Amino acid sequence: MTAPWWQASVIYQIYPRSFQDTNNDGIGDLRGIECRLDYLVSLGVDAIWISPIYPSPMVDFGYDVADYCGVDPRFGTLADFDALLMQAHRRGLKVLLDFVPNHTSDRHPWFVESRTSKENQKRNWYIWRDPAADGGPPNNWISDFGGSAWEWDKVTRQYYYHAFLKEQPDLNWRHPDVQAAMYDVMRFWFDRGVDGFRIDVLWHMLKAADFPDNPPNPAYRSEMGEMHRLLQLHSTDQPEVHGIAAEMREIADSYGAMGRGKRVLLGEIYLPVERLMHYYGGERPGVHLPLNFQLIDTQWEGRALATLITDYEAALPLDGWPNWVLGNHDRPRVATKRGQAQARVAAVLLLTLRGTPTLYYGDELGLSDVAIEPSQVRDPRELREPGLGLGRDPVRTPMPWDASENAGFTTAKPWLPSNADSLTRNVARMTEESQSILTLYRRLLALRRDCLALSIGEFVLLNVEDEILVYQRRYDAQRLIVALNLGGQARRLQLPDWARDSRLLLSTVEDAALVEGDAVLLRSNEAVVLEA
Ligand code: TEU
Ligand code: CA
Repeated sequence: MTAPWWQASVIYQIYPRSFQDTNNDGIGDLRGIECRLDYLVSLGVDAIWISPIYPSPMVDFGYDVADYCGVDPRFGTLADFDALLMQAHRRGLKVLLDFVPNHTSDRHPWFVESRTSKENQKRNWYIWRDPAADGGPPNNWISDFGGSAWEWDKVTRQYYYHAFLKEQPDLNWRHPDVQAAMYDVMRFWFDRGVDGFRIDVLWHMLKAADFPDNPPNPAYRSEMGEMHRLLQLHSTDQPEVHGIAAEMREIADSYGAMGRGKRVLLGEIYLPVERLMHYYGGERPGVHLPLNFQLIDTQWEGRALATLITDYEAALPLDGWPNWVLGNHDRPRVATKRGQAQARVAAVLLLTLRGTPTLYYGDELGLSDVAIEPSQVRDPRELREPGLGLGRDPVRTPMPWDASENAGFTTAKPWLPSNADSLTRNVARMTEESQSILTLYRRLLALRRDCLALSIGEFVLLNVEDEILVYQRRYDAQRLIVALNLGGQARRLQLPDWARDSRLLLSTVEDAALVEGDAVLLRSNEAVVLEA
């Protein structure tokens, strides 16, 4: 098998604040991740991606970085990180970090310097502009978290640009020194042995050089959040960004040759498929995996899913490897969006599509979003535009490990409340239950590990209806059939001739489907994997 490790891998996303607390401050930490590595091995994932662990004022919970080459004391120390990395590698797990190159914290020494004067040598490391003729902001750009994206600095009498919070000033990636400094950061962690990065908001990194106004979004409705009032035509997805992705790729690839195994880059990019594909690169390769978020927002319906899968597959560049995401720390959880029964079907879909899946911590337990009391809201996204349902606290609640106090996450007060059903929906309990969603995930991950058809095989669509999706995965002589019932009605499905009397490998329901000659009898909300 010649495929690089990350193609056949499943990547598990850990939100470190919420995974496991070991020093009883109510916040998860690196030692907590380390002591749960055996769980991740038993689950059957291949790699972990850890959301930011760097020193940070935590205004955006680590996506505001004050030092790219350190570890926030709340999470531990650099030595704790090295220990975690070593223990992960000993178990065959790869470790990816979250790289946040678009912006720093306003407390980063670079910005502290930059804002001292117009003449400071770090002034142009950030994006400073004079006011417009009327004294207002230089253009109409809106922060993704609402409000103007420009913040007035009364000391130096200029505005600085921030695509997110005012505490997250955007770096000026057109400046060669910024590029050099940030590429050094990548090398710092690669040299330590990290296996890759998830790159935060990659498509934001360059803005149109002359900063023209963004046009209005004709589809805007106020409940979408203010950022959607304008189309981010000039503030994101500029052609020059691909040069940066290519440089990052070159750095990552330069380590592949050094014997410690290839490194991988995942790019966070929220764009329509045809724009997304450019991030694989052209003449120069871009990131290995431009993240594909389409499953999160699609209509949960056979035809819609089939269209998005086939369009995505068709749009991939020749050697572009696909990837699939069902959830992350920014978006509603799959169990909340699709319900518990379909969350199991979604698990089968995620782990049987062609491409590298990312699995968000807790989704293997069917965790739901937790309604957060207004007084307990922590997420700046919610605090800035309350009540629209844009807040991300609900999907960042503590991982429930067992039925003890605070679900085994902490003995202190957790930084966010635990899920109300943690007494029963937890790792210890669900490990014992043969029909739990956790057991289903374990079986799916084991099956995927055993079958090249599932990890790297071809994808062929077989049958689509409103509530039905059937496809084939094949590699050499192995032919698997995946059939999903996306609805509550039992169905009899015709199998192709070559699939007569297929063998049932896995089902999402206890009372599993029967294969009768050339037909399979799917129960309601059942997904199956068959082998022809
Ligand atoms: O998210 C970028 C992004 O697109 C978000 O604006 C996303 O659309 C929003 O959170 C959905 O409500 C990345 C990180 O994943 C996010 O956690 C950070 O807050 C953001 O960048 C700034 O670094
Ligand atoms: Ca802690």
